[in-house]
Amino acid sequence: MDFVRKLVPVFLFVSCVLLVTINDNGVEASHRIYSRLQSVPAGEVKQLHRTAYHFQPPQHWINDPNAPMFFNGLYHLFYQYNPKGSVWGNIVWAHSISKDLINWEALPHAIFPSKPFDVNGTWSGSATILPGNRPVILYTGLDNDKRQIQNYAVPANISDPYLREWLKPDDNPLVLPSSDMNASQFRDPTTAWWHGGHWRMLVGGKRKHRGMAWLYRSINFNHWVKAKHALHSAPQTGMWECPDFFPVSLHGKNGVDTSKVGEDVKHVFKVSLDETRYDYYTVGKYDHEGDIYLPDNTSVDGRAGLRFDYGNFYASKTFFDPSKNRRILWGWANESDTADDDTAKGWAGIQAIPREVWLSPDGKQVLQWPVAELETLRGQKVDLKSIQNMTPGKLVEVKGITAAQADVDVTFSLASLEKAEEFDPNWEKLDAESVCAIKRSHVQGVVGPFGLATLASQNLEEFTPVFFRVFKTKDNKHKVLMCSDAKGSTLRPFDIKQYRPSFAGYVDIDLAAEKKISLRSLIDHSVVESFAAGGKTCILSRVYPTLAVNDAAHLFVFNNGTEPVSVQTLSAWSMSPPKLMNQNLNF
Ligand SMILES: *[C@@H]1O[C@H](CO)[C@@H](O)[C@H](O)[C@H]1NC(C)=O
Ligand SMILES: *[C@@H]1O[C@H](CO)[C@@H](O)[C@H](O)[C@H]1NC(C)=O
Ligand SMILES: *[C@@H]1O[C@H](CO)[C@@H](O)[C@H](O)[C@H]1NC(C)=O
Ligand SMILES: *[C@@H]1O[C@H](CO)[C@@H](O)[C@H](O)[C@H]1NC(C)=O
Ligand SMILES: *[C@@H]1O[C@H](CO)[C@@H](O)[C@H](O)[C@H]1NC(C)=O
Ligand SMILES: *[C@H]1O[C@@H](CO)[C@H](O)[C@@H](O)[C@@H]1NC(C)=O
Repeated sequence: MDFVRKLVPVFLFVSCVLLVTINDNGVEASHRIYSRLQSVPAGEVKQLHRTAYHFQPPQHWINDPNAPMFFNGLYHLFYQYNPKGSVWGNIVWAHSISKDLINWEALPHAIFPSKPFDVNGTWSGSATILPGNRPVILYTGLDNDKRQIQNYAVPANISDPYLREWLKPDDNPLVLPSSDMNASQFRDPTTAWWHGGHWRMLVGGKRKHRGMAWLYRSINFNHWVKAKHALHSAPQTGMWECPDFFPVSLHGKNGVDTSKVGEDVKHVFKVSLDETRYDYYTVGKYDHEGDIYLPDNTSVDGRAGLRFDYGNFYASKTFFDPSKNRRILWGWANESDTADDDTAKGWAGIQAIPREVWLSPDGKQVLQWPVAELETLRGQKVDLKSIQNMTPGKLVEVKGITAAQADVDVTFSLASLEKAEEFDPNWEKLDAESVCAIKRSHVQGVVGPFGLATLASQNLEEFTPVFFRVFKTKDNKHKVLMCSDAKGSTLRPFDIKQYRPSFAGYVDIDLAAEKKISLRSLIDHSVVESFAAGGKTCILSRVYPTLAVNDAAHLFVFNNGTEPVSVQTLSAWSMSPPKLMNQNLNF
């Protein structure tokens, strides 16, 4: 077939979902299973802690973003959804569309179990737009034997501007697990890319304890053949969910089509590690003739590697937006409360704000920034004129905005790093999160901790600090730790099994030279989503304040280090909710 003469942007979505055990409180490949709650519909949906401007359906459980794409003037977002309850289970592909990535309209479910090749599950996948402007979705189905197999779906009516209905042709499945694979470890097909006469796509998997990105090729998108070599794999990483593989331009912020290869791009390879439940990526080189991906020697492969986000952020997926020449990243942020809490409140899970992603000028990592459209929700604005030399213990309130629903952008400047605390060599063995758990915001330091106290009660009985602390290492370099600490975010007793991690990551910035660092936080009732140094390090925390809710929430800037820190600029906005957030969804 001559499908292939001309490439049009292709988007794939894949989401990852896993399941494994059954019975009460089992784990299905990735999700804890609460059989007794799976089909308990929401009663009255509790508004407390619901987000105002993050993507959410009106009720029930959501997880992975699936098959994001831009098609004929509309953004599509599909997502894993439980129509019957607020814990994982009964998964279908829900579907929403948007003109601006901010306002969303719900459509009927696009994909749900109905055929022998997906009767036991319709899990994550991706979209590809074939030549001739024909979208196709690849997704993981679970057949009668619960084997994970890769299927496709196409719009029932390509003239329907909303692509409401999707067909799953009877020549499915496209790809079965091969005999040397575990059929329970084979899922989440990527967006396909095209060059040299073949389509390619990846499916996540595992061999022994090695994470695998199985590579498949096709000349016509229908008949797929497994390549001899995986595109990439890494030892001791466990099951690879939701692989994502995309080119980034060497120059500037513009995104490029998923099929782009050649000298002016590098590639990014991302996997969601089922064992840690975080998204890791490397920057590297795609040898498109050998069909092998090799991470650069500046990118650590595996669990010690870079993450898109050091907080609640998983099963992410990018797509190329040809209307604005950018690549956009969607990621799922799960709840941090308990399954019983979720059932009681009638909802669980949000999508993070879509982020533009591009290669940082040094080529060592990606930068991420909320899509510009988010700024249309900015309302009342407050500017704090520069605050010189905040002394230790200094706390300044940012007044005049709705602090529970805000966008804050602050730049701190530092006079000197001379006296920065020593980085304890024993911490080299720890991850950033463990260091943050030792050096929390109330532990006085030298250069830092300084940052924002978000979702704070008036007298700081509870708050979620997002802050930096600067250390000096043995070789006289500096390490900049960024923390988003949920430990003190709520007055609920600790015996309630809420997840309150001191999320943290390092920021790759030469602070001695730059002398300043920026922090942007999107605060939305139960979310604090933060971007340091222009998007080098990002952390999303889910928190459930008891006092600092709605109008009783406050926002402060603080310094708890002995070296003075100045606020160079600070702008904060009250955020309006979008006009449309899936309110028309009624299942
Ligand atoms: C798979 O689906 C069939 C048909 O709906 C059902 O009878 C069977 O119990 C399912 N298997 C599992 C393991 O859920
Ligand atoms: C396909 O969609 C178009 C545009 O909405 C509509 O006019 C047409 O009737 C649809 N065709 C079918 C077969 O439903
Ligand atoms: C196959 O994978 C499943 C899910 O990870 C696991 O429970 C099972 O033990 C594996 N089977 C074999 C034979 O390794
Ligand atoms: C890393 O690779 C670059 C070329 O891509 C090379 O110049 C450099 O020497 C390598 N560094 C190490 C530590 O291997
Ligand atoms: C700063 O440190 C003091 C003393 O430990 C503590 O009471 C206060 O909560 C800290 N401020 C922040 C924002 O963590
Ligand atoms: C989100 O919830 C917390 C608390 O239950 C778990 O510890 C995380 O593993 C989970 N994250 C994902 C991606 O499932």
